[in-house]
Amino acid sequence: MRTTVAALVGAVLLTGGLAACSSEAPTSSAPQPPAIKPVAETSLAAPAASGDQPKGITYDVKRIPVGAQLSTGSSVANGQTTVELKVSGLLPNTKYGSHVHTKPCGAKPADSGPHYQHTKDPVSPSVDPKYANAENEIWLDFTTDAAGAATGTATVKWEFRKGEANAVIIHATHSSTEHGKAGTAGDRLACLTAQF
Ligand SMILES: [Cu+2]
Repeated sequence: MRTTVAALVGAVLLTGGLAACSSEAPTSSAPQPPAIKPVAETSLAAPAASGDQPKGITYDVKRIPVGAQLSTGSSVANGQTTVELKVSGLLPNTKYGSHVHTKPCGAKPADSGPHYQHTKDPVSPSVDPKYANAENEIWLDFTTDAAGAATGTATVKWEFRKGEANAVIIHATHSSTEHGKAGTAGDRLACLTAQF
């Protein structure tokens, strides 16, 4: 009888232990940030001569080769937004700037419009660090590893207005924080159309 009870208790403990191991979200620990949901992913192409443009475009094949891979995604929790950009096939050990812009990619680098801003700068172009900063815009600057890959992430205390954030641009340098140049990051080298 005693062995039977012990065996039963053991079986219950084992089952409980297995259930705890396989459960997805333990209720006792701190809240986990939600997983990044994919928004857009593609390999880059040259711009089309006319008409519909590829989802991902390189404007400078020397600094961002055709075939380079870009993917972006985002998550929202408690009024905060996290955006992630993953790149591969770029130049090795190189600094690039990156931001979320307002319009989809077009044949010309300027077609993607200005940076998305939570509080819009009444002055355009926006180079005032009061508006052009990493808290009011999405800055995804990154430095590639020896293989030409990198991940850029940003977390801000707001959510995108629907329909107003439509592309991720990769620039030639990291973003400036200087007055009069804030948010600028050199030439627009590549663009990924991504509707956040
Ligand atoms: Cu930009």
